[in-house]
Amino acid sequence: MISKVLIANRGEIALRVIRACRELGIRSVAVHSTADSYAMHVRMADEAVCIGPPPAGRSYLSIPSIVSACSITGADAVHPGYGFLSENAEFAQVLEEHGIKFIGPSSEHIRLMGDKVAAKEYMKRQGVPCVPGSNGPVPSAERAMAVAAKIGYPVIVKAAAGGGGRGMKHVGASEDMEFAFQSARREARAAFGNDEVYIEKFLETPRHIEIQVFGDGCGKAVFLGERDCSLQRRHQKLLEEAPAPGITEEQRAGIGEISANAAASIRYSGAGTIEYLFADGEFNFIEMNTRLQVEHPVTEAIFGVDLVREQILVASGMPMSFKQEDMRIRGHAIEARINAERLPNFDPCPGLVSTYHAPGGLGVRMDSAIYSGYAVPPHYDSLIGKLVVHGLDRQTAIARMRRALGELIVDGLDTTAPLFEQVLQEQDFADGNYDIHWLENWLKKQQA
Ligand code: MV4
Repeated sequence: MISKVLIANRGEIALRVIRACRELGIRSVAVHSTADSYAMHVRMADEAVCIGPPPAGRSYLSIPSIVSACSITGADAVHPGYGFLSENAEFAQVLEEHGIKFIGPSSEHIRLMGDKVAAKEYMKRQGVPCVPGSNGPVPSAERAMAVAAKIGYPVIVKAAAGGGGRGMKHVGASEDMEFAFQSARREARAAFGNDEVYIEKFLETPRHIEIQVFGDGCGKAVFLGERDCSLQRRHQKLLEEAPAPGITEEQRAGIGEISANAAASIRYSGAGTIEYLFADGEFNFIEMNTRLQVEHPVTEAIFGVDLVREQILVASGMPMSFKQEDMRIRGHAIEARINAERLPNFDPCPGLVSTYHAPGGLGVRMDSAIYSGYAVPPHYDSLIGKLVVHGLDRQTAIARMRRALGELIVDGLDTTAPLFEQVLQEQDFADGNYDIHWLENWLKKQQA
């Protein structure tokens, strides 16, 4: 069993991991930059090590500093959280080489899924339904036009090393291909040092639905339903829910089994998310994320499973504590991301939190690392809290979220909380009638 976990992260996710460790009787080590000396994760962990100056590149992203912090404290495992080094295959490999457990999949699996072309080829071979497109990388604009002629315009050119919305070019017609293709290549080379690109049919109004999978590293894997993450702005998710509105039990079981089998076939270890674009009643694979995701609590709520506890168990070489056949969805959960941002433009709004009061009551979970008197530093992500509600059905969950938002107090800076009070009153939201463009269109309407 792992005896001491170093958390290579900050904020609410660091607290999330510390809490799971404490319940398992495992000691925890926080690492922090000099900007985070007064951060809650430093206080809450059993020990803390300062690993560098405020810029993430010199602290939370510094592999040598984190490995040194492990050796100083005797940590035998690292939990990467999300973001930062969580999907860095090099980091996982360096830890493996130092005999430190990386709480997540193997470096090979991270590398495979980080290459979006290789990931898609693997998934296709496993019978996972994929967006129609090129078979593998596309080497020239001429070949790109040939592929597009076959699948039909519009298409999208994506960087193999991209993902999460970085390095994509929409192409409406053949006369735009040459320019779009070359600029996609150039941007991919500049951003990722890898100019490999591939092509897909562009889906106009899909929903973003992702399946939570979990592997034991020994060839067994389960699925824990889906999350609808369509409500986003500029590739930043703002509200997520589980289950996804309107998905039938048959659709869920169908795509869930396919997704779990794909994870099982590579002996995937730990938590993973298989992302799909859902359009015309069909799931189309786009990417797999090899980390615990920000929105994992909505899945935890409806399945009653502690995903971080399971990650730690599996990384310790122990079996998962649940079986697929025992997994039943209970009710509905919604997460609202509370960011320190000023509406309507979502400008980052760091600064002093003069008063903080978390909502509570039945079915309310507030994951946050802020406190009254805490100064949100300007150097990192603007997420300061995740408000997660759970109810017996979707309508109850919506009412509960509105009630909880009314209780939330964050004085001293602006947050995205008021946005949700409005969105939750929309008929389209009540009807589950939204896609990946809905929120951006709605925001434009509000401006006018
Ligand atoms: C697409 C697409 C339409 N068609 N692929 C953006 C994030 C990255 N994970 C994949 N993305 C998209 N891929 C095809 N073939 C539209 C998007 C997309 C998107 C996807 C999910 C959530 C929000 C989005 C916002 C804009 C575009």
